[in-house]
Amino acid sequence: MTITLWGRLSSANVQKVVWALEELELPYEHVPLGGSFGGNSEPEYLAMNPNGLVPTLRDGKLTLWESHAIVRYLSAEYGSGLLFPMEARDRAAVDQWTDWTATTFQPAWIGLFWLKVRTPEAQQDAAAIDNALVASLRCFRMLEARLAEAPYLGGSELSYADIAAGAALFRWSTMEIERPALPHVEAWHARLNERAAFRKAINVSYEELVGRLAF
Ligand SMILES: N[C@@H](CCC(=O)N[C@@H](CS)C(=O)NCC(=O)O)C(=O)O
Repeated sequence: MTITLWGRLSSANVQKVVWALEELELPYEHVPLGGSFGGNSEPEYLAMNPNGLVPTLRDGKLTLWESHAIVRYLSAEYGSGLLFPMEARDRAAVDQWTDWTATTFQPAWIGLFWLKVRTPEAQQDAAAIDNALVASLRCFRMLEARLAEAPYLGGSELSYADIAAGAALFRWSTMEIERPALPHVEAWHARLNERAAFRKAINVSYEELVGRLAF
């Protein structure tokens, strides 16, 4: 069965799916879409993804959008325990950190990225950047405390929660901001960086997004 992924590789949400596909060593076809590629307002795309954003994944007869739903599906369908704890009790923490990433962590760090990187320098609002940095740091301190207890967000093994949250790390560590030392987050980042799937999916230049609020 062919897996197809639609979405530009400079999108953090697409990057999570690439990381999961590469981690699970699944063959897939990639169709660049969104951003300067356009295509996400076309009726054929909206028929697959009425939300009009990237990523979208098709696996046989299944079409799926929302990066965390996709990553969770791939892990459950193809992980055989890898990325996806089989016991509900073990999976609970994985879902907790994944949902927290969707509702709290990613809005914070992406908000900062938009204000600091995507907004042209002349239009940047220093107070708004400071507030977004405070919100992001609150989240990074939560990660720091969790990663002081366990090497990965779900516990002892890599899971889809690390994919959801870890997608932030390249941008967080390269944005021109003042970062406090967070040794457990840095050790987690270094552990993830040892993985070829992480490096291929996440360590992707965001040059095309600098100073660019719209395509
Ligand atoms: N909650 C969605 C968010 C998707 C999203 O915001 N995608 C952005 C890129 S990161 C997008 O499609 N932007 C329009 C574009 O790239 O043209 C998910 O996790 O999949």
